[in-house]
Amino acid sequence: MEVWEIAPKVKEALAQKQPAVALESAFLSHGLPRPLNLETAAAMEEAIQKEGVIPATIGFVSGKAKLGLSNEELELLALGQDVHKISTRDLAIATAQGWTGGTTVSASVYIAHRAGIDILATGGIGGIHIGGQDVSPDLATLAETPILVVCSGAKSILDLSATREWLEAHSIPVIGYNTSEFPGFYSRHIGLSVDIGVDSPHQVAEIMHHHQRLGLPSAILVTVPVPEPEEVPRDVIQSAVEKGSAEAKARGISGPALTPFLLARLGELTAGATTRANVALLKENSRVAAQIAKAWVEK
Ligand code: PSU
Ligand code: MN
Repeated sequence: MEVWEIAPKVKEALAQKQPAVALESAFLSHGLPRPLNLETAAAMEEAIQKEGVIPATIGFVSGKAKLGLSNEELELLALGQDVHKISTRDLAIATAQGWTGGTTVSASVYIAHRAGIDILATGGIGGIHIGGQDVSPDLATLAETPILVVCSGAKSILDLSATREWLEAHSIPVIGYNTSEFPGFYSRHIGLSVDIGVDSPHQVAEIMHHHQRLGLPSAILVTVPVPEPEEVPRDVIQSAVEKGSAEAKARGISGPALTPFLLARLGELTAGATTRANVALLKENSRVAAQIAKAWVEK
């Protein structure tokens, strides 16, 4: 029995070296409110298909890792009961216990790379939480998995300068897409920098080509700023994050539950502005990832 269940369309794309983009699914199971989560997952796949590229959303169904979830499976992860948030450390547990769940960037990157997909899109990676004790396993997985991840930086609920430093310290190249700044998820400008700014998918593919040739072990991050109309200014986010973090502390919310709690609370505190920004950047990152995937297969 195969370890990963790859949908026929995705299998065919990989065999024929057609462009494909993997999507994680924790944003779907734990990042966005229902039913917007399901609509967004469908819109992301559509954005990829519109570029002539095959989407492969990764997730867990009844203890099996799947690449290329069906509409029914997407619905199950988006709207079902007892849906787990599955990170790399949970993969064996989830398999043994027959879990159904959304896979984080960490778990999705692990699976995508081993199944032969080179590009993954997400909203924002996990990172170092404020206070420094809670560190997302996304970071460790990115340091040791040669894959390209398209994102809008790390989520705004985090200590973004510490997260940026970590990426630098662990030799993960950070490329700004149409920007020379490291974007702050809901906000376009947070005063941090990237290693290089590029303005075409071909430039990204060129860097990726050399990354591979040189045998470098890490992921490459391509950071795309949130579309301008949906941006939420940094100061608005900062005060909402402070409030949400204090509430989480008072209610004893920590560990894997912290990120979903803060994302939901920020949505409430900003009257939906952060949720709209999150949806916009997820779609935009999917579109950019698809364009990079096309340039990559030409390499
Ligand atoms: N991007 C989003 N929304 C999300 C996430 C990413 O726009 O909910 C998810 C990703 O799956 C990421 C996870 O891996 O949040 C990080 O969770 P933690 O901080 O517990 O590792
Ligand atoms: Mn954590």
